[in-house]
Amino acid sequence: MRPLRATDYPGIDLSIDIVLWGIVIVGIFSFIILAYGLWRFSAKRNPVASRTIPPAFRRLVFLDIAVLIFDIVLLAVNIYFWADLFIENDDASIQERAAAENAEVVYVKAIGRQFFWTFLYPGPDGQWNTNDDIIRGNTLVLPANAYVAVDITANDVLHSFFLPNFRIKYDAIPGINTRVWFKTTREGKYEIACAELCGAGHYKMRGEVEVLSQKNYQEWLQQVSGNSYLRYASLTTQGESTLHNNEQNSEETE
Ligand SMILES: [Cu+2]
Repeated sequence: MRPLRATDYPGIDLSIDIVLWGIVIVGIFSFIILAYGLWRFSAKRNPVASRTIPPAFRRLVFLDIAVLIFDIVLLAVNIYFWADLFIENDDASIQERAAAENAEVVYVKAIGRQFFWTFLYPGPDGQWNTNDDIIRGNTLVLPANAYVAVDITANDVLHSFFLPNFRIKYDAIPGINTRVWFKTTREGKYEIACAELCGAGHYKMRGEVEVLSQKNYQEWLQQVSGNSYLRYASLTTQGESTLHNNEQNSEETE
């Protein structure tokens, strides 16, 4: 059973289905060939050992080629869906998708640490490094029906940002800033797990995505932005500076 899908991007589910059923078909063929071999070449049927390969078995090379073509098709299908998520993941592409559906885009930074997640928001003004920036621990609050662009990094060791309900899983790597996006559809609470063995406390490195209605989200935003107990600017740890540097670099090259 797959976890409840809380996003409307069907690509990952479809590619899992294709791989799963593909493997079932390949598996059935393999067992048929195996069973045929057991029957055809049993000691009872072949009292004298043959020193040559029967022609029927030479033709099986075509089966190998068929499997190879099937693998290439699987790869192509997966690349097609993953390209949406991991290549066309820049601000402009995400904004374009959101605009087509009249949806909001929420920008978040996610930082993995032993053993918790930190989430940063630009706050109601939408600008980073201003006084209304928001920092939260372990709970990622989002509005429903919004596109969410998450920049992921880690502060110490490798972690993996895993949102099973949103079909997102991506490594959080110290010194590297990776972007993933997804769309929220339904309100509710969903699990965030760390999917990379990151130390003794790995098992308890879990958080929660809380998807609120648009109205409740706006209220939450106003509420927390006014009294964020830690200011973004006061953070000097490595994870945040990585995100800053990446931003500055991309601004310089533009
Ligand atoms: Cu972790």
